[in-house]
Amino acid sequence: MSSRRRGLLAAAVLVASAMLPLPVVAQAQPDQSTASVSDSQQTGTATYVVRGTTSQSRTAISRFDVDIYGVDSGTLTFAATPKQAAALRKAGYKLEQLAQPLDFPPADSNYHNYAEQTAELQKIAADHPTIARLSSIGKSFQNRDLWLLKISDNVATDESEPEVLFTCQQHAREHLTPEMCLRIANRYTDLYGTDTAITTMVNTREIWIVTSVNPDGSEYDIATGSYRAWRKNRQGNGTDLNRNFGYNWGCCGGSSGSTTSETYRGPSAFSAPETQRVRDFVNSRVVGGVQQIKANIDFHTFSELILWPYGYTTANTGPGLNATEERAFRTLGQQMAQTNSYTPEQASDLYITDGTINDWLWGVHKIWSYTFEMYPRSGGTSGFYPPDEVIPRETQRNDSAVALFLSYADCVPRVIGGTC
Ligand code: NO5
Ligand code: CA
Ligand code: CA
Ligand code: CA
Ligand code: ZN
Repeated sequence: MSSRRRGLLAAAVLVASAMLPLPVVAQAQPDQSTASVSDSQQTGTATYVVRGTTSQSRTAISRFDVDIYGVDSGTLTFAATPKQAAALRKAGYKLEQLAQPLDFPPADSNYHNYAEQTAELQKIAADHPTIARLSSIGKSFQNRDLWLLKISDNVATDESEPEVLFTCQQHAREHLTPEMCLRIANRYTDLYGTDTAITTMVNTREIWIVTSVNPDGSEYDIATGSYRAWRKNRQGNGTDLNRNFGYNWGCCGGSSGSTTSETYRGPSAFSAPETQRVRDFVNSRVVGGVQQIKANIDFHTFSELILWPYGYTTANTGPGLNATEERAFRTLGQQMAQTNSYTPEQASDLYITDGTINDWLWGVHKIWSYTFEMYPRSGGTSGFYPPDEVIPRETQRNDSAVALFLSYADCVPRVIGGTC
């Protein structure tokens, strides 16, 4: 690496640590006073409060293994199964069940919570039965389905068409990203038969969409009625799912071994149920020795970036990533960035990461995998919480990039005149 590039990189890292979402963000303090919380039909849990708790009684309650949301002036809020609630009541605790649903604050009601995402996906599949089919890649740590929508002509048949995977919301607080996945799902179904480009893509690709890889974390983030800036999943102190994938896992100082860190990589690669489900689904798409999924976009917020592998090294190339492949990644990344005015760069130009989905999908499966960091360009914690009014503009902003990406998904090297 030239010293000039080194200097630029150092500058980029400084800027990144000054403005980037990630580890610099202090976790917002939950505020239970206005809690409007509820039943999660999906998990069979309900939300309860116990008033007048002390640290001693909270410890005792937590030993029932309930999911604690927070405490405010002695009032403890938590989710419990009917069995746990019965046991707690038997032990003498006065549980009050909260009636209102877990949800975004009213001003942000256009964001889809988990139940609303589920309903929207079910509606899309019901309205377009010949081109859209809803299934699940399995359950989250807290037993929520990780929904998988397939969009293609003859959707019930596994045809010999290039497969493309869109993943959203690995990080809980990045609520704009499920909206992006839902927009893709809606456009590629509603406009089928009227928009020529969309019709062609649906006819010649098999599109897979996972709207939320981290539903437990995202529900937790909104559970109290005020945002907690939660990033990780809900296993123990939380694992950063995008540090838990098994390619050079934990190799390079791009994640943390400390359970309380925002970038905790977990005790081992694929220790999180959610990354296991993604891994098993992707592995299941190896048919006759050939990986069917050719390309992926993993949506995040924020910073308005398009990133490509590797994240674990500052070198442009590495094992399994040669100069020609790097040029194809870069060229398509730059072309997509021209459509949305994001900044295209190698992932490690931002900061070193290890155990990411991009590195695993490329390093193990040779899937052309990008990260999109959506709106806004910069900011503090509030960058994760743009008002719901921006959803149409900031998801529409990626329509052309997604269309371009899908058009090259059969053979990304075509973008530099290569073949597959
Ligand atoms: C991502 C990307 C660098 C992949 C990450 O701020 S984010 O957490 N969305 N950035 O660190 O995993
Ligand atoms: Ca609003
Ligand atoms: Ca098809
Ligand atoms: Ca297929
Ligand atoms: Zn993220």
